[in-house]
Amino acid sequence: MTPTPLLDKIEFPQDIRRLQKSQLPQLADELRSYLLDSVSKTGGHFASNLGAVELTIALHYVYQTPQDHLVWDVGHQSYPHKILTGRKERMHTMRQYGGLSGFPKLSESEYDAFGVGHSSTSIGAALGMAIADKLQFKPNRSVAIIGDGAMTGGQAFEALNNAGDMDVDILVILNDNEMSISPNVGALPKYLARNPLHEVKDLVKSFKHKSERVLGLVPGALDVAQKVENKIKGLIEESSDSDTLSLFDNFGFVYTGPVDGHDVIQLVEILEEIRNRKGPQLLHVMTKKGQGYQLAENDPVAFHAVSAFDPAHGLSKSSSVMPLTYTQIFGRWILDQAAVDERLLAITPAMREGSGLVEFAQCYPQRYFDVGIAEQHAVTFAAGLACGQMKPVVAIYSTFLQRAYDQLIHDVALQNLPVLFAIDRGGIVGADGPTHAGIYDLSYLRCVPNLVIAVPSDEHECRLLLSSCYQLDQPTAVRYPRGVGTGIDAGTDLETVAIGKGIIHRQGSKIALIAFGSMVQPALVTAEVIDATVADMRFVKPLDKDLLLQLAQEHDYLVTLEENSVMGGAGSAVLESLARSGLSRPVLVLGIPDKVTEHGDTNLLHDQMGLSAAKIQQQIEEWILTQNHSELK
Ligand SMILES: Cc1ncc(C[n+]2csc(CCOP(=O)(O)OP(=O)(O)O)c2C)c(N)n1
Repeated sequence: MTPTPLLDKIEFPQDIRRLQKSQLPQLADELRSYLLDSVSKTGGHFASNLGAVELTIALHYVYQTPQDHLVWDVGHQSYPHKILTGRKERMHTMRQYGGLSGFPKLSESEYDAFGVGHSSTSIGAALGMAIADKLQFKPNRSVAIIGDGAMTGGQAFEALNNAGDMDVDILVILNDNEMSISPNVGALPKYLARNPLHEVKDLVKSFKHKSERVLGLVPGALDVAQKVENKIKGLIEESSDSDTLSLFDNFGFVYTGPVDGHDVIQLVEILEEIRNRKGPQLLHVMTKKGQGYQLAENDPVAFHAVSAFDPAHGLSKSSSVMPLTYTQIFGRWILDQAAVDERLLAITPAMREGSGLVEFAQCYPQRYFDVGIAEQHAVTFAAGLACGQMKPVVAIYSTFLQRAYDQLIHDVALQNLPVLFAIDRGGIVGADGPTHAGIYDLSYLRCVPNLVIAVPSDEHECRLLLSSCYQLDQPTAVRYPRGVGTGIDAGTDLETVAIGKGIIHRQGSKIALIAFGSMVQPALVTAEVIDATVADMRFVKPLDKDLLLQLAQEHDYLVTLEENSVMGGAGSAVLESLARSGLSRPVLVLGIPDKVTEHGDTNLLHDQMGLSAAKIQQQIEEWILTQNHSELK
C-alpha cells in the first residue's frame, strides 16, 4: 500500500481539525488509497465510498462531531467516516461476524448518529435530532447527507416538506453523482441535470482545460483565461436564485450549489459559512461515483458493492461454473413468461441488477419500469397496472417490501388485484446484516387477505411456483433466498402445480419435519440422521391442511422449520391449523429467534440461530427428551 503519513496520525476527527486546510487534499488521497486497500481485501460497498471521501473529511473538519450529528443516508458510503472516527484499525473486520457493520450503527460508535441501511431516512432523522436539540437548548448541528438516488424516495420529500416549514437549523447535503446503483431514474435526476449550472460548469471545465493546453504556450494568456473563468463563476453565483433552482427553495430551504464535491478546501470553506446560517439549508454537491480509482469510475455499477479483488486488475470474473442464483432463476423465468404473455410488466424499485432484471430491461424496455427507490409507489403503481388488465410482477427484496406494507394491503390485497411479488433475499442475508435481513416477511404477509404465499425449496421449485402463482387472478408472493440453491436444473418450461398443496420428500417414522422454503434442504439432512419424515409445504398460504392432518395422525412429534421469525410465521400457521382441527400433538417451532440478528457469514448465522442441519437435530433431540420427561411425570 502507498504510505499514508497524514492518515496514520488520525484516529478521531479532532486530529483532522489540527491539520492545515492545505493538508486536506493529501489526506483525501491517503484516505482513498487506504479505502482501496481495505475494501479490496474485505469486499463491501466501494464506489459510493470513493465518491464521499472529500465530503467526509470536510464535514468532520468543520462540524464538531460527535456533538454535531452527521446522518448518512443508506449508510453504504460511511466507510471513510468509519476510518476517521476511531475504526481504522478494524476495517479489516468489515461486514464479518463480530466485526464492523457495513452501515452506521448506534451501538458501534458515538460518531454514528443514526442506524441505517434502508434509504431516504436521513432528513427525517436529522430533523428529529435538530428539534430535540432545540427543545433542550443545545447548540449542536444536524446534517443529513443524502444521495440523488435516495432522494427519489418519497420519505425524503416528506421530511423536506416538514423541515422546510420549521424554524430549525438543519443542513441537507445532496450528494449528487447522477447514479443510484444503476443510473438514477425519474424526473428529479433530470431536473438536477437540467440545472444550467451543470452546463456552465462543464463549459468552465472544458474552457479551462483547453486554454491550459493551447494558451499555456502564450505568455499572459492564461491570466486572461482565468479572468474569463472567474467571470463565468460569478454568473453561476448570480443565477443561484433563478427559476431552475426553485425546487428546494420552494420547500423552504436555502439552496447552495452545485459545488465540486472533490475540492475539499472549497467544501470546507462553504461548510464553514453554512454552519453558522439559520434555518433549513440545502447544499448540492456534485461527486463522481468511484472517484480516484479508474476502474470504478469506468464501471460504477459493478463497483457499487464488491467481493475482495486485486486493485491492480479489478474485479475478477469467476472461471469456475457456479450454480445459478435464485435471482438468476427469476431473471430467466420472467423472460420466458414475458415471451408468452405480453401483459406481463416488470417493476423494480431501483434494483435492476440485484433483482435479475438487466436482461429483461434490454429485451422489453417498454415493459420494464425502474421507479426509483420508491417501494411504496412501486406497489401502488403495480395495483394501477393490474386495474388496467396488465399482469405486473414486482421484483423486490423482502427487506424493502417492508416499506410498502400498507400499499400491499390497501392497494393490492383488499382489491384482490393480480400482482405477483417476486420476493428476493428472503431469510438471512449475511454480510449486509440486520437492516437487510428478510426474516419478517412470512409473518407480515400471512395475515394479508387474498394473498397466496409460496416458498420454493430449490431452483426447480422456484420456477414452478413462479409460473403457478403468475397464472392466478389474485395477489401472490413467491419468496426465495439470497444466493445459490442446490445446483439442480431449474428447467425451461412454464409448468404449474396445485396451489396450497405440499409434498412429502422422505418418509420417516415418529418425527415429521414440516419444512418451508430454504429449510427443506437442511431438514432432509437432519431427517437422515433421526429418521424423520420431511414435508415440503410449498405454500405458507393457503396451508395444506390435509397434509398437516395426515402428518399429525401418522407421527408423534411435529417440527416446523422456516427461515423467518418464529413469531407469527409459518410455524404459527401450522399451530393455528392444528389447534382448529382439534388434533393435539407436540409441536416444536424452529425459526429465527425474536431478537436483532447480526451480520456475518450466512452459514455461521444459520448455525447461530439453530437452523443448520446439526443444530436442528440437536434441538429436536433435546426437545424430545423434555417431552418424554414431562410425559413420565
Ligand atoms: C429502501 C431501500 N431501497 C433500496 C435500497 C438499495 N440501495 C442501496 S444503495 C442504493 C442506491 C443509492 O443511491 P444514492 O443515494 O444516489 O447513493 P450513491 O450510491 O449513488 O452514492 C440502493 C437502491 C436501500 N438501501 N433502501
